[in-house]
Amino acid sequence: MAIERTLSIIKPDATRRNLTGKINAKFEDAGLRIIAQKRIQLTKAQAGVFYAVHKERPFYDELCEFMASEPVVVQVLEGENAITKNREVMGATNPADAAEGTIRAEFAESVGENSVHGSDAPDTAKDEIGFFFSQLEIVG
Ligand code: DAT
Ligand code: MG
Repeated sequence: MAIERTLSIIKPDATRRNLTGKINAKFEDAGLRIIAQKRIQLTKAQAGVFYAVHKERPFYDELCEFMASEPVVVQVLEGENAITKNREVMGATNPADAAEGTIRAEFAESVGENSVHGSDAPDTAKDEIGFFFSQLEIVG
């Protein structure tokens, strides 16, 4: 199995409820290492660039507004099959469909305010890590 890196975001609904530590424990319990982490305040424009792939979707404006509504914690997670493993730990996009024990099943408030983001493939992981972090900030 390959050691991978993936970009994770703890979203505003979770930072607002002080859930950063509980969510990080889920990653660490699954064998993912947090090798970079910072708390930032996105502007709506920055959120729009990050989520540009969704710009034609009806929820895009609401999504960008939400991501800029409170601070987020951006992270690089490293581990075996980190991209897929993180998606498993996160659970399905809609918390109503998320498996028991996943972050979204336990913490997410709705499909829009679903506590975490995780990259979905190796190419997007690379781009998304580069969007938030320089090489100097990532200590594997
Ligand atoms: P994921 O975050 O699981 O990769 P996605 O890439 O399809 O899901 O969508 C990105 C985010 O957009 C998602 O985390 C929350 C929001 N979103 C997706 N579908 C939505 C919907 N039907 N209504 C409102 N927000 C939605
Ligand atoms: Mg996605």
